[in-house]
Amino acid sequence: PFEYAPAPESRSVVDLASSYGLFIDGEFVDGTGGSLKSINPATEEVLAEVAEASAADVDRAVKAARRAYTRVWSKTSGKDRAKYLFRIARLIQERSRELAVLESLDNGKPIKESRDVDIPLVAAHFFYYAGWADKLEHAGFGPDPRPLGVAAQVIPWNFPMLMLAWKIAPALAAGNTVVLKPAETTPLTALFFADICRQADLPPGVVNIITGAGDTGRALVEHPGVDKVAFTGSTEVGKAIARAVAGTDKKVTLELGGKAANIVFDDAPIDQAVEGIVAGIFFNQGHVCCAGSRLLVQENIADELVARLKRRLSTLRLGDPLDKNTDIGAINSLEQLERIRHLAGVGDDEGAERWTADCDLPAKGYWFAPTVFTGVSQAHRIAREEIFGPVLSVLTFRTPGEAVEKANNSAYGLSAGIWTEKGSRILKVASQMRAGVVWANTFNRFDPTSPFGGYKESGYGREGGRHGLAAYLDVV
Ligand code: TXE
Repeated sequence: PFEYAPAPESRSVVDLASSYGLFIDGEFVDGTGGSLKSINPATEEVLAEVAEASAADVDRAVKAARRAYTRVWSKTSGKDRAKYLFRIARLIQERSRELAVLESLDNGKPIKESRDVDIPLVAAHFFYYAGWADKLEHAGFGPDPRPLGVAAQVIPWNFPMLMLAWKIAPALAAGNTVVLKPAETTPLTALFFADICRQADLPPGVVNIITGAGDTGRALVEHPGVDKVAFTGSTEVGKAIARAVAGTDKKVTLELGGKAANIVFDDAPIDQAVEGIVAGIFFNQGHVCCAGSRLLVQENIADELVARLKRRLSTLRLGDPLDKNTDIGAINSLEQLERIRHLAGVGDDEGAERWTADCDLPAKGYWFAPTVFTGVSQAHRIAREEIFGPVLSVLTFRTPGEAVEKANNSAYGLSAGIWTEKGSRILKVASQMRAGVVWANTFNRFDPTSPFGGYKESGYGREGGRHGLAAYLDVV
């Protein structure tokens, strides 16, 4: 069973609560709108109060980004842009402990994930794109690729710092300036990053961070002074953004939801596959757009695989995100917890069989125990809709053709996983997959050199790798 050890008194974060302004033109300034509270989802304590940027604040930030673009950044050589990016990358490494703790406090994710996965990847992205800044003519986009100008970047709460890195590092390397809005429930590491920009002596206005909710995001992407919109979030908001910018000359990339199939063939190394399934859907509480939320298992091994999976899930520890032994942290917000509860309830109503890992959920905070639904058919909503929580839907197949058909039978197409000993099968099945990323005998592995992005309702455009530069250059 899971054990939950409440954090000792000394670790209380309530006394950290203070208020933060907006980072515009190289300074923290007061907003002219209201304010938002950032809550620790593991304790429900208020971590900090942040400004909710008004339309006037958004205008100020976009104008600062434009001035910085025209006067400074567009005239800064690639070599010098690289210097700033390398400096930022090193500062992220130096301050990685603080960043990891802050990320876990604000988001609810286990510290071992923020410390060992999120923050190292953030630094890796800045190092990687720093390397491109003075080599853009070799990126394959023509002899003199030009930046787009001012980028409006709106990001979600599941990987607050990593999504910031995916957006800001390539934008700056390519010569753009940015206004970034973090999600309303996880604004703190973005504000910490603003401090890192100051420490790195980045020219004022090159990076602006404005906090706020959907209205702030809308005002930002619709601002006429913006040349490029990069969004990661729900498919619903992504579609609204696409409609809002239609008819303008803004370039748009959208990274939206997913319902990835993780396909296990009967010759797969079964224990390795179990680990991959766990990493696929229970990493980051399942708050992952490319999560392997649909397990497609070959019928003749389904019972054994599911039994082993349940045994493995019973050893995971749920609780205090700051405890180094914690495997499953808190759900990021009450709203998200309610969404997960609702969709799991739909699974019950539709006749799927629910299994829940045996654990005591802490009295305070937002928690959802690892859950597996078996007896799921393709018609079920839990097989089609993104739950964005620690909930796995198990479906079976008999032949590789059926596996491919079921995997592709989705409105989404962000990622997929294949587990088999046969190399030829990996190549064949991967080539038939309508998904932006296909992992073989692994899952949820990320690297700054690899492009990431979706098919169908998972959005368009690629982030990461050389392709990620194209999104910030006038090349298409
Ligand atoms: O997303 P929103 P929410 C999915 C996941 C989740 C669901 C809802 O299924 O359960 O979406 O999450 C900003 N114009 N994903 O409500 O609203 C908002 O302030 C401009 C998958 O949190 O899309 C935040 O900064 N911006 C996803 C960001 O958009 C707007 C990650 C994302 O919030 C806006 C997150 C508007 N009109 C959720 N409205 C993934 N692909 O990883 C809101 N925002």
